[in-house]
Amino acid sequence: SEYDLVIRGGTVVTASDTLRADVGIRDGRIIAVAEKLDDADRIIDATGLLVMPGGIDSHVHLAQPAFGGPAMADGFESGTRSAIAGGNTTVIPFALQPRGASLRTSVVDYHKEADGKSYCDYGFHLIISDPSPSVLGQELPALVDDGYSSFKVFMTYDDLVLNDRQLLEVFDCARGCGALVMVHCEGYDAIRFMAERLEAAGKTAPYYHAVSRPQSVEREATHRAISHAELTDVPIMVVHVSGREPMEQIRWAQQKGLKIYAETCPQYVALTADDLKGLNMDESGGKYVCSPPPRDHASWDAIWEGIRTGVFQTFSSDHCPFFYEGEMGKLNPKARTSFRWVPNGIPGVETRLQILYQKGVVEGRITVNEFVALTSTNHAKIYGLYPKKGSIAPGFDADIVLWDPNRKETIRQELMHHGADYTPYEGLEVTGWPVMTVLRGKVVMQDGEILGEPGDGGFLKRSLSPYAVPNGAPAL
Ligand code: DUC
Ligand code: ZN
Ligand code: ZN
Ligand code: ZN
Repeated sequence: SEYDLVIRGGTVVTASDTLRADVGIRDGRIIAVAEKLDDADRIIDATGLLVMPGGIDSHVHLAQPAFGGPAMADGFESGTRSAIAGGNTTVIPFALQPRGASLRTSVVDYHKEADGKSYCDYGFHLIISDPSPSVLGQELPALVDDGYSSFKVFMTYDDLVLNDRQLLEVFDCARGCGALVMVHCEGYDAIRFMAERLEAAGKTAPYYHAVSRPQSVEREATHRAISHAELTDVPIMVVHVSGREPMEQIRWAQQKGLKIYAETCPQYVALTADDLKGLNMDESGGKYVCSPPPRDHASWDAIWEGIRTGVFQTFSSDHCPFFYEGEMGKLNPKARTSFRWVPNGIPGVETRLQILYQKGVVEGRITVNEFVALTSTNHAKIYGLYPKKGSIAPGFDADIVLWDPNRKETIRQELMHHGADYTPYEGLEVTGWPVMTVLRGKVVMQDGEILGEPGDGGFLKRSLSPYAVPNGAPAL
């Protein structure tokens, strides 16, 4: 036959168009989008469904080391299984360099965790915790050439924080090798000061995690990162933006003409700091501990304003799963002594699309085309995967999610395929659900059933991001 697979009768949605069309696939790639296609080995009836590019989640954490704290609830096998169940076909997790370690060795270690175990395609961002001269001078440029074309740096956490000088050195290195830098913007000293003061006052419940890092702390760090990016003339991506204060810093910089990009996440439009109170300030608030913390309803509105007006390019999960129960859980004995020891992060790779579809498309805040841009296309463009991933057109990988726009569902743990023992979105009612995931022409999920296998997914060597090109001030 001409096609291995034809997806027939659906509504194809891309970041720019919505059209009634069939999709013809051969050898794992889309080779035709047309009104009517025949001559296929297999035909999938997509009548009544949206046919969209598979989700690309450019911010997930899988198999990261514990630093003495609890281990993550997902490695590559369960994490990518959860990803495809949620309509995703590509994830970009992080390869973390522990201080004192070689970055290259760290990358090799992550490949051992991922290769042959992944249900979807994957790349890696590099977390730089130790920007020594050999890392900046030799290791990073070589790794960028090998397809690891983005870094993440942190402005907080004992094991990861970089000082201003180090941030500037990493930014300058990125400028030199054309990499895009993602920045975790929360100020270390302010958080430490607040956390110690709260603890001294006996305020140790999970809720005080949110109190210890208010929006002003995120705003200050966001401004500082932007200023350093301006000084070094290098574009940056501010990740997991939680509310109006940091959003306005980013908008201000964008309006000045700086190339500052921004990401937000489901937790900043679906959870609030009150969730961290649990039941009467009990430990169940730990289920919602992540950083930056969820804010309030006014912040949800600010995030939507930023999404609608183009401040945000990507909507990622920041999937960073920990167990709730047990010795390895958020309630482990040390974590019960203070919010400071509750691991930061929540699962979400499987529920990202549904939450944005419900709160964005169903509730009338964004179009379905903007939905595709925010969940797939922009991730591909920004992180060097375009035009291989991120759209439905001849030449692209046949990475597709079939979406039932009328299916009503209540998000709950029993539906999840992740390793964690809870979902922070338990009870959230949504309309719109992924009913089939196709990875390079192979049906890997149908009606919640996993049909793919570990090893279906492969490593993606990513190109340089066109978004990382400097504004052009002459290098010093
Ligand atoms: N930053 C993340 O990106 N994810 C989880 C925790 C954190 O601090
Ligand atoms: Zn054939
Ligand atoms: Zn972060
Ligand atoms: Zn993260």
